[in-house]
Amino acid sequence: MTDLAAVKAALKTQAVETPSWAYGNSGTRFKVFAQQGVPRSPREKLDDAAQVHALTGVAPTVALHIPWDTVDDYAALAGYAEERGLRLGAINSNTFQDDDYRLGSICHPDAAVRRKAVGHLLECVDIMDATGSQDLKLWFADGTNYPGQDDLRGRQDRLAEGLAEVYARLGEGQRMLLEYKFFEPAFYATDVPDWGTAYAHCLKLGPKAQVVVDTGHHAPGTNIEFIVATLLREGKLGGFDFNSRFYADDDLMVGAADPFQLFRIMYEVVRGGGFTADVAFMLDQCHNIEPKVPAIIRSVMNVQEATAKALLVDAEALAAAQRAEDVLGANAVLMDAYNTDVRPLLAEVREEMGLDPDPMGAFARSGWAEKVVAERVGGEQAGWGA
Ligand code: AOS
Ligand code: ZN
Ligand code: ZN
Repeated sequence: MTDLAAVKAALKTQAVETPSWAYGNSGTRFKVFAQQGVPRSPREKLDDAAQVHALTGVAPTVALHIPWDTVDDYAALAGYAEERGLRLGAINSNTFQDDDYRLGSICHPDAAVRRKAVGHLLECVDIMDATGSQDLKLWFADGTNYPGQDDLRGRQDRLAEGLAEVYARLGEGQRMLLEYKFFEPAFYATDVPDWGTAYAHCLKLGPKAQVVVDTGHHAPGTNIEFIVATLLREGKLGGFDFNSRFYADDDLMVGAADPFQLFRIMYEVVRGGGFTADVAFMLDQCHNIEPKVPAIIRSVMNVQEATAKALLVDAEALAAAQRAEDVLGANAVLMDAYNTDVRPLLAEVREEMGLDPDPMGAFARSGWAEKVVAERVGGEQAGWGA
């Protein structure tokens, strides 16, 4: 039997980090459809994020991206966030939008370019010191387009060297989260293409280095929950970049394409003690055609629904069926939890937290969207799809 009070308590403490770039205009390489009322500054992005947190109660931190969120005074930005009930979360680096990075950044064949990339990453750690952020999130666009273009092993050596320098700069309580992606923008070989490569580097670096699983960064059919289970077992799961993919790295709303996969992932998180380990549940999404704040609220709710179902799995019944070698019975225990309509349970949880049981409706009624359309003229582009 599942302990409902414990399920509710876990749901109340879950924290989903929203990304600053999801609040701004973004698009594909074909077109950015600008929306009215989008934030024009990092502060306005925080204003929107505060709405998401106020309505869901579980989105207290916001990830920043440097340089998209460059400000003069990061401590002041952290103060601004705090006044709105928020904290600044992971600092995301950018070593992919400068002309110097044509052949890579930290893996580039030229030492001067590598220096520049490492310099940027060190600057990101300075920013973490000022904001109180715990995590440096690294995604590298590095790779090669043609066999023979560069030495695959040499690039790994350069990567290890650069990461080690940044790792040595991390302070007490700070982590380095290394993200992998199997393709794009490089097409022949990506320097951190999979969890194994990320894990191998993190293992050598030490306990402050952990792997980020971006759910969109896998080939179709990949068993992502297996990767999650393995990384958790090894104490190397730093967090998630949640999103949905239909074809490639679409960055659509988490749980939109495959809610069952999200449930399986959350089940492995629950099973592996991921709620007590320091796993960061971050969104990495871009809302190109849909209104942004409601899309982010819906995404947070999708994570909550998958989590609630995962928490509802009857662990004893599952273990008993597994011990009894009851293949169908064990599968049924999992499917029973997945097929439970958890929306009434989550509505109750929200009411107990003093929130509106219907965050989407509450946002629509709040008048926030109309207010910002009237106030904000000339919204900012998030950085993607430029
Ligand atoms: C790129 O494909 C990635 O998913 C990254 O996480 C990226 O760095 C992020 O979207 C923006 O900081
Ligand atoms: Zn990502
Ligand atoms: Zn991505």
